Amino acid sequence: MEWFTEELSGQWRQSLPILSKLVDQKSPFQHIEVYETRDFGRMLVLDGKVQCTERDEAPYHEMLAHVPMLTHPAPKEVLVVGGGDGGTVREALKHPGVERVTLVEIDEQVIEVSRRWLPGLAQGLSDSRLRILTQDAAEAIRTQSPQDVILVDSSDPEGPSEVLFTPRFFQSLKNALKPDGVIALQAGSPFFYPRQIADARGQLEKIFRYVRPYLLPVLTYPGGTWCMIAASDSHDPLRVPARPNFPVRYYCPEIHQGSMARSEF
Ligand code: SPD
Repeated sequence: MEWFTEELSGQWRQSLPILSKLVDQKSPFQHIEVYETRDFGRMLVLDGKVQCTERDEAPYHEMLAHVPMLTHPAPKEVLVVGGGDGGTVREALKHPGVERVTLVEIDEQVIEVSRRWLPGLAQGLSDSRLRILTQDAAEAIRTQSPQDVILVDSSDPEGPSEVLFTPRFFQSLKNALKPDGVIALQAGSPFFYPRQIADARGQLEKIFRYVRPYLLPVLTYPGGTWCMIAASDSHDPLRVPARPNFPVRYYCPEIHQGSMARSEF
């Protein structure tokens, strides 16, 4: 049996059995791989880091989309930064009032690979309400009409995603939002990136009234627990929303609220 191993800067290694490698290509931005795993379905890997597996992607994409989108009373215009695999777009499009989703993904090869090899994730990429911009997010965000919700589905803060964790980018998120808009971003592992999460939170607290970190399980990410942050000037993400009127596999209002519970640990 062959194993895929991800190593996190000398601190942690995780391995899972793979049946075959389906994609192995270099784009101008990163190394893109897709594996058929034994236990997790297909798995997308960018620059050696697991991005998602078919089996455990639901908590990640549902929590990134539905926590902010159900915090907002009626999201119509949604911007997704990164996330070319389509999982976050798929979830955003489940909201019946959404009129337009704009996906800004710098690497069109990630979109192409996902369409071909990860159809369950990429299903939303053909929706007529979706507009895809293959360009740098930091540039694209400056020219968008004001958004109700912005979802930042980045990879780790290295290479093409480094810029997405800077105070300047956080300010540009705020500038691209309507005054009552809501954002959410993936912030990293609370065990391995506590400084990065604290920095992002501190920066966001300078520019938004409500800033709420929340936790979720992603078994195939280092440590298995992941952190996201939702923020808004008008709507407190801690408020328990209505139950979604569309199908979900992980999200529910109780988890929405519980994911924001704080412990000294
Ligand atoms: N350590 C990997 C973090 C990746 C976060 N983004 C995943 C993109 C899935 N749509």
